[in-house]
Amino acid sequence: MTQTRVVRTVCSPNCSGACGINAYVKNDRIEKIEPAEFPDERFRRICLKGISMAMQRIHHPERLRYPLRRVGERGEGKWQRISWDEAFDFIAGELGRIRDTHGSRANAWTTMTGNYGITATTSPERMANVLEGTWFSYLGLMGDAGCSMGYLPTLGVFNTSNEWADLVGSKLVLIFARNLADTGHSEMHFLFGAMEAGARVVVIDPRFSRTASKADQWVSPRPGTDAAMLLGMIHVILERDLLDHEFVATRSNAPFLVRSDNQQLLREDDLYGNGSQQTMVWDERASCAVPSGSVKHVALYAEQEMTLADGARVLCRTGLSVMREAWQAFSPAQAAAICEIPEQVIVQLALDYAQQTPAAIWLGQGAQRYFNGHLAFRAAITLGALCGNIGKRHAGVNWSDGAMFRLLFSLPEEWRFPGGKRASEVRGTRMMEAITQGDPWPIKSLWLAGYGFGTQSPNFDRFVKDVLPQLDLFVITEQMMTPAADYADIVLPCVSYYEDEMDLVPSAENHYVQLRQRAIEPVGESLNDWQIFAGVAQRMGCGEHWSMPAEERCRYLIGNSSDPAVANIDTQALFEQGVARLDLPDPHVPFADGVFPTPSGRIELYTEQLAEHGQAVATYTEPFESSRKPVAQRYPLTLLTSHPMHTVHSQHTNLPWIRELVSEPRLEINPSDARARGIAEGDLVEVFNERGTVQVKALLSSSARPGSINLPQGWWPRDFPAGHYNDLVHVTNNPAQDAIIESNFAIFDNQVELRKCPVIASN
Ligand SMILES: Nc1nc2c(c(=O)[nH]1)N[C@H]1C(S)=C(S)[C@@H](COP(=O)(O)OP(=O)(O)OC[C@H]3O[C@@H](n4cnc5c(=O)[nH]c(N)nc54)[C@H](O)[C@@H]3O)O[C@H]1N2
Ligand SMILES: Nc1nc2c(c(=O)[nH]1)N[C@H]1C(S)=C(S)[C@@H](COP(=O)(O)OP(=O)(O)OC[C@H]3O[C@@H](n4cnc5c(=O)[nH]c(N)nc54)[C@H](O)[C@@H]3O)O[C@H]1N2
Ligand SMILES: [Mo]
Repeated sequence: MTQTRVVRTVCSPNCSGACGINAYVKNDRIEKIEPAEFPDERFRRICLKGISMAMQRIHHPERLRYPLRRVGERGEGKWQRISWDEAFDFIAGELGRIRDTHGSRANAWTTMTGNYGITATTSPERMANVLEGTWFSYLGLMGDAGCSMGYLPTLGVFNTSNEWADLVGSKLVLIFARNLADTGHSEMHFLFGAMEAGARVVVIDPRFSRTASKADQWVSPRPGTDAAMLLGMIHVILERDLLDHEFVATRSNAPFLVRSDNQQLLREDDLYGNGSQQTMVWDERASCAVPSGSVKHVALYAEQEMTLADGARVLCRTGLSVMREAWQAFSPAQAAAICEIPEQVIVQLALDYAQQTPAAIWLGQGAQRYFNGHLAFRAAITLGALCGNIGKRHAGVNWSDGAMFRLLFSLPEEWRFPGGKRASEVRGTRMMEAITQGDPWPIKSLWLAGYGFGTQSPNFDRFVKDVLPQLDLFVITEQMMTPAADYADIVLPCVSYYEDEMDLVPSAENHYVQLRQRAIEPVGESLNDWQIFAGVAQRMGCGEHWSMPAEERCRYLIGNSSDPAVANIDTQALFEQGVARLDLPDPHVPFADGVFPTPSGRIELYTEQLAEHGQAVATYTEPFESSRKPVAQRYPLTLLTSHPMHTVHSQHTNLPWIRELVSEPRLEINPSDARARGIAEGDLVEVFNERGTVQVKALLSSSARPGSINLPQGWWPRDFPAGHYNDLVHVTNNPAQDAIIESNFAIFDNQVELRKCPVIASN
């Protein structure tokens, strides 16, 4: 009998909570897991998903154990077990042949969020770079880029938030589109703590989510209309002059003068032809334009015709004057009509937010899953800035911060681009057309790692039908025989978190980095992504880039990070106790110094670069498809697919303990919408539009907003009698978003109809 060993490691899927885990191991099997000691007790936790994953996924019957090569037709399910040598030789041979025939960019890679170890999650892009292939960017394809596209132009960062613990002390918490109780339930106690300390919590969500059920107030806007609601609130704040004048004048670019002829900021050079690109403000005392930052008495509102150096007379206004005019269209009454909520709710929330300080806004991903969904974030940041609620304790306009982003955004150059080699990037949301049309260049192989492509990506049915036939080689590295792996030419088995070599796992919910350590030997012949890419790279003459051992990689990633908060962490604590905090004050309040990493160093409420897209200032546009678009005549219902409580995407869906709780997918539909279609509880219904169908049982629930239905995501195609919800979605190019980062997969921006499935008589 061997002794039980305890290994401190980390659970690492994309709930991104990164729970520290003590794994009790005996005879190379995990007997049980429990929360590991953590420097901040408030993050010492575990959940049913994590327990199920450790106990039921590692040795699951569908776990892949050997490299497999397709012997039948694609998707036919006929496989031959091969050795790693055969797999590496075959893939290297094919990649080399494709490169020699079509150029190195004809080999493409992408990933998603399967494993938040830093080595694991960055290896696919690294491989694309090393082989100078095509890299399909994945933030837009993920459907999470909308949030960042609100932050980047305004605050100069991809994401930011005060720490969760900082919620305690807020007087008012407005939660837009985050279902924390389901998608961050390990953080939910911070919200309860804030409520016990006196915070009033308002949840804004079309659905009566589990989080809404715990709030003091629930507001249910029509899907995709948050930006209008926020502009309605801003309207009230401007009208009643409740804004923080000092903050707006000194910390934002709202007082900068804007030329009305070209919507660009007025520069000193425009006035004097002196070459100075200095932006200008209006000096209230001297009644003249002066360089920003040079005077105290800055006008927030001003409108003045000015003579430019070339003699032209141009009307110039402060950014805030431009905004006030643009937002005339969003009076509370108009906003209420757009959002289909009472006008008084908007007025009262605006007054509360401006007056019950400190007030915090917490944003979730739900609101950005619409065409122009980034505008909800933009409007929220604008509201926060106008009220001076940014860079302060118990306040902020918060969405996701933490060590994960710090590490990913500060990777050493040589790590990402070994030897200076670089892939050519194509937007992941263009993957289908890029491959089918050979635009911008021919792509003949695709290798996916860490991506539940058959359940999580848009229009996988179309991929199989139209795109796959264009590919000479389709490789998947996976743990399970997933719906996408079913269609691969080669399936490579990869380790689970508990079998992996050492890796760094940072969290998106706190500022700690942890060490993931191997608890058990790899199941079957599985390897990790690094080892797998190394095997192919060696055969293609670039193995030297994949030779660093695991612990050295972890030390290298920290020591060479371009972010001092990462580079200066206590590595002794990390390697001895398995966890260390970034070198940041506790609590860390972003922008407490009033400096913002934007070109002006201020919050940029006016963005001249987006003027050509009609988005120089925060605004609202109707979703691409909505109940008010012509498409609604045929497809009146908006289809939401919120994130599920009991699984992280597709990863836990098949586990027996999870199935005991959620045995099958259910479509949430308001009883009024059901009645109108003759649908009763439990009926099998067909949800459809021109793009596809899915059959699913109905769950009549008044939590669904009339006019919208919700099917929590993460289910596999085999969980439905026919179709899949991601067959009904579309990915539409958005030039404004492409100007910021990239078009976002607007997952909830889809209109559908549904009908009861005919009952097939059995005999
Ligand atoms: N258990 C679990 N946790 C997870 C995940 C998981 O799969 N399972 N996934 C992780 C990942 S990758 C992400 S991106 C996050 C996502 O987690 P969240 O940020 O919570 O995002 P969603 O579940 O997409 O949507 C949240 C809420 O937004 C609402 N909503 C939909 N449309 C609108 C709208 O127009 N306005 C407003 N105000 N609300 C709207 C939905 O009804 C839903 O209740 O969760 C993470 N955490
Ligand atoms: N309809 C709809 N679709 C959505 C969403 C939605 O709300 N609605 N949400 C979107 C969002 S926000 C996100 S973030 C994405 C998430 O999409 P994914 O990141 O694709 O989600 P997962 O189901 O976690 O799939 C990850 C896969 O990686 C595998 N894996 C785990 N560890 C490793 C590893 O170390 N190596 C390799 N090679 N594989 C590994 C797992 O077995 C799993 O199959 O889904 C998006 N899709
Ligand atoms: Mo996500």
